[in-house]
Amino acid sequence: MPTSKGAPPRATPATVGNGGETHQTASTPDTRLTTNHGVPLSDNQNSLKAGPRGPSLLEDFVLREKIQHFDHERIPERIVHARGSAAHGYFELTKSLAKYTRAKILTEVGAKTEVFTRFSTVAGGAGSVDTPRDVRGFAVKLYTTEGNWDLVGNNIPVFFIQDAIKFPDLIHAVKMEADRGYPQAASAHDTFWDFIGLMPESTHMIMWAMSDRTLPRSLRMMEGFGVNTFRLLNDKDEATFVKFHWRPKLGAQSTGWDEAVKIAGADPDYHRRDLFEAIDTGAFPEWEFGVQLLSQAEADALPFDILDATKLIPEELVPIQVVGRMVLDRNPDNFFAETEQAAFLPTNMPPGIDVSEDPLLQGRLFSYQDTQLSRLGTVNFHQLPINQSKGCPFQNLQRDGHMQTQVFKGRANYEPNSLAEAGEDGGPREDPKGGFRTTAPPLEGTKVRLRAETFADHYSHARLFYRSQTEIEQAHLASALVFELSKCAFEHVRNRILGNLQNVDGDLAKRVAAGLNMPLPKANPAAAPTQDMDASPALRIVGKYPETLDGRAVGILVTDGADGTVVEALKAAAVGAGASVKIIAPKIGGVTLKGGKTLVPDGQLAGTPSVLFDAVALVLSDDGCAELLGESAAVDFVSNAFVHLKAIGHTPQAQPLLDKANVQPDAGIVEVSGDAKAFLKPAATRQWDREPKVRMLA
Ligand code: HDE
Repeated sequence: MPTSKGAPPRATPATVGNGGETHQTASTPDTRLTTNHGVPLSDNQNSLKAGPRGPSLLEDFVLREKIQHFDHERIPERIVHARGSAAHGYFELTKSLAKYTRAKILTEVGAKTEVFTRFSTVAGGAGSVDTPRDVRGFAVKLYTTEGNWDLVGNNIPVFFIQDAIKFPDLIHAVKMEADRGYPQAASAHDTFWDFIGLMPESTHMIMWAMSDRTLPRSLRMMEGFGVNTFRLLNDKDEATFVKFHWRPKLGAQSTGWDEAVKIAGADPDYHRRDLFEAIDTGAFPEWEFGVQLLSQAEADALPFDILDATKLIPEELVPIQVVGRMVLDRNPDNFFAETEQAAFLPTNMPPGIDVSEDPLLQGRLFSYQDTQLSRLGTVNFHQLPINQSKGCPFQNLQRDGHMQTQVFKGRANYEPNSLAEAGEDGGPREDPKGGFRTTAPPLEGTKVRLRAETFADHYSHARLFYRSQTEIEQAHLASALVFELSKCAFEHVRNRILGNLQNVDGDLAKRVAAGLNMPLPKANPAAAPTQDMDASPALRIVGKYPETLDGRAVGILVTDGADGTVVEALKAAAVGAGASVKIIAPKIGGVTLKGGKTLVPDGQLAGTPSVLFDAVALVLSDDGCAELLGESAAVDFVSNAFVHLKAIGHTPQAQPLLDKANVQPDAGIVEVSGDAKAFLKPAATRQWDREPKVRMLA
């Protein structure tokens, strides 16, 4: 020990630890670091040791507190929907539903209600990527003046299973396999398809899951659905069935499969970043809020059961009435405190909204409250700021429990009580008129473990979905089935799926069998005959989303010697049309434009591939282009943009690079040096006509 005799030399804060250069000290008492219990710290660089080179001392409560808190920073991730991103915003009612409900949030036109909305993938862990083929969660917490309303939905209007008792099996089958711990966030594996083949009720959802709906381009470009059927209840306690819808202003849009795979590598946080940046730059995403309303008689007249969550109600049969809008305009301040600790509960409903007997929903009414106990660790999770009912105070006689943050006053922790008669506070009371009341539908029957006969038709809606798609979307769906089943090693499982597909549509089954190079089996027995329903064009994406640059991303690749006026003109035109623009260059330090000006890019070529953009432009010089011919990242930039059906604007100097990337001229390949605006039309959509030339689809 260097200081074995006498007291060790006392180091002053300016000389200790990290060399002093980065040692920052508080200038006022307000900015002092403290322990969790408020004791000011003198040194956050060094633990307490027996001499400068000696062992650390148990006495060091500063070190112990800091390390112990760190050791416990993580909480269990959500068992499903673990990976998510969220934002704050508001809901505004534009049309009253007073005839159907007494819920103030649906009757007070113009009133703005704070919301917190979390989007998520389902299967992957919290650290998985943003763009697997997966259903997306769409959970909205509305802080209404009559308590929180959590509309916990998905971006697909139906679900895999009809009864909550199958949920653990479904999730076990889709998540990583039990022995090997993979694949992460992917349905393309044996156990998932084994389960699906044996659960024909999942076939309709499989049509959606294999469509481009599970490859959203952006969280801002997803539709949202309440999925389960709910009820609205008016002043007279008359009930109306309701389905809830969110429709994005930017339209539902998707990436392609190859693109999604490449995005996963280029930017695993693609959706999270996109949402954060859009809100950060004031491009607030917006959704219309709509309802489908139907009476008991109208529900009874439908050829399917509205309590079955594997069925949807086509808009063409029951139109969606738009009654409100949601705008997300504020990013969370702290991901953990808000996004991670948010607890959504389908049981959170204000008076005037109620559940239906949908057996999937009934199970959810238990599950969400229950799961918060293991995730957030206490029955008091409703006291966390993000979960508090901000629109109105909560008050009841629940008391104590882990992490109780309230200091209740008085003696009334039971009810009824007559403390008020003695001049004391008797506490809150029930409100028979304004409080939550349950619908009183007539019920019948004996206790049974049975599936209703009306749930037996497993294929008509799958057929409806498939036949309602455009040819492009049908080809994508068939190709996705071929891809996923090709990752399933069990021939008997692939065969069973083909037999189920035969019930959906003979042509689809044939295409998938051909894609697998397998003989087409006979249709599997079906529990009920498959009906032909009228096609529902509303179920498409292609041809439905608005062709606009609004909300889209444009990447402009530049080299030394490029013409700065072309870059400026392109940027101005694209930004003017609502796009966000990023400049990409071979080196992050910048390029020297023609005329000598330096342009500093937003991204470096190898780290900013074209998959991150909806359309790209190449503003190159002759020399710059010649150099890029030897750079595979540049060739990939262009060839990927081409095969991902994107518009490519270019200066004439970029032609050799276009040739090397095998780009064939079409309406999406435009020369922009004289007319930047020529780029805007093709950049506002995908070049669907190009697809058959670049991809063999099933
Ligand atoms: Fe969920 N679901 N779920 N789910 N779900 C959860 O709750 C569950 C279902 C949905 O951003 C869990 O707090 C059961 C349908 C979303 O925090 C858990 C069943 C729909 C989210 C749970 C379903 C959803 C969840 C996990 C079948 C669309 C994320 C963590 C009966 C309407 C919410 C948590 C967020 C999360 C259970 C089926 C949507 C375990 C038992 C159908 C968007 O409670």
